[in-house]
Amino acid sequence: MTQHRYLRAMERVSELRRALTKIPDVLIDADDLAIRDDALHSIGVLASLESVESVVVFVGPSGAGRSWVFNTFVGSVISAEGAIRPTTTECIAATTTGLPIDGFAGVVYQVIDLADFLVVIDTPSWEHDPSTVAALVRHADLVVVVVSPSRYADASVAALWTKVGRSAVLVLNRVEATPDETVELERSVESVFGVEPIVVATGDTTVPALRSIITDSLVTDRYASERTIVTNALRSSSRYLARATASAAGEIAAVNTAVQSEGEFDVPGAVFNVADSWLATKQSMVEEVATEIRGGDDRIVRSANVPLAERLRVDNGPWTEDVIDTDLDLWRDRCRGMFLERASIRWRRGSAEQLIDHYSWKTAINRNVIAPRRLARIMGKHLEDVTSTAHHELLVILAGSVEERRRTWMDSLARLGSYQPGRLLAFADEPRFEVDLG
Ligand SMILES: Nc1nc2c(ncn2[C@@H]2O[C@H](COP(=O)(O)OP(=O)(O)OP(=O)(O)O)[C@@H](O)[C@H]2O)c(=O)[nH]1
Ligand SMILES: [Mg+2]
Repeated sequence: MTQHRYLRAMERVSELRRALTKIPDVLIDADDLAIRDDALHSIGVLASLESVESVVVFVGPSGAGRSWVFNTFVGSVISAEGAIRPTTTECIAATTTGLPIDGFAGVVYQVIDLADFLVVIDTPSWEHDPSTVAALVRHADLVVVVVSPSRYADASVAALWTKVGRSAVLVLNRVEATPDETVELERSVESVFGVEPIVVATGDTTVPALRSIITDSLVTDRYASERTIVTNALRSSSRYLARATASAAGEIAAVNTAVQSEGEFDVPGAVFNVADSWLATKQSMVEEVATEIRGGDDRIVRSANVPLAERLRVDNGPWTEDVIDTDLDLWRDRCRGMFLERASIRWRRGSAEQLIDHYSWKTAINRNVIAPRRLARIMGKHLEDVTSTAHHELLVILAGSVEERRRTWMDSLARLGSYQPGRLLAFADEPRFEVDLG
């Protein structure tokens, strides 16, 4: 897997994560939510499989060009190259973070465009520091052995090759021969090591090939089966969830129809009981509205007749009375104010004010409440219009609460309707998805 493919895979993984987290909880049922959460968990597993560190160690005899190959691989000159032997005397690492590495004594350089699962290490030559090289080889996920035409048949190189084992990549570096000689040289190297070398001619600039061959041999099979299992699980749960959310579109339509057909609060003829105390009267109006709202919710759920409706009702939560409670107190004060304003001047005395306190809201709430004759006299010709203005205001407040509830339903539906299951389906059905991740 090249670095480019690796990054693309990570990008797809996080896109899929976004698509999954965008599914509105209320859109699917509890079982499907559990599937969604499992899928998110799998994505976490996949991401961590992708980001398991891979240690690539460059080893070889002095002067074969280890540091040159190392620098070429990481794409920047980090490890000194030179004509003096040995040039490299300490281990040097390159990672995308440049942070210290546990148990690694050498200097760590930051190479930003390195794949973030890579730890790449240049070492002192095998003949100069065999114990350090041997220790690193044990920890390596991939060993790159760099030899040269003048340094491949030595006994010390043979000893190194034995240490390294068969999983190594062999680079025949600094080749300065004619094509025919090169073929012969390649054959000779292959007979010594038993594997085909990657041949790098001095002055060769086909660096990407070297890079991708090394990275490919590194990750081809690591966790391949785990990745396949997780990816397949993800594909099928994505497909399943995409279907579930797509079929919820029908449920959204059903709830929408039910909400639309739920008429307005039937207030024009509303008659409320008037108790002696404002608190008790107010409470009975609030209960009336609460009943109306509960009834409306019930009717919506019943007439939509789909599971989504019930989930939305739960999601909306119970109606809270706080707002209307305050609104009604304010209304009573306004009502009183309107009466006082229109009361004829000569009656504006303490006792008249008390009368207005007691009766203004009562007559405005229930038009059947007969105003005491004294109140009628105080208000004169204004009694009728003040009472009906205040009554009308009250109805607006009450109907408004019910309308508010209807809007809550509409808003939730609008939010759900904007969800696009297409992204998930694309993941599930795109054949490259699996290839990209594996
Ligand atoms: N142009 C070119 N120069 C190379 C190549 N490989 C090595 N060199 C040069 O050859 C010299 C030795 O290479 P190094 O990479 O320092 O060799 P090394 O194996 O790291 O040697 P030590 O660290 O001393 O053990 C340096 O001057 C490199 O720049 C190559 O493939 N092409
Ligand atoms: Mg070196």
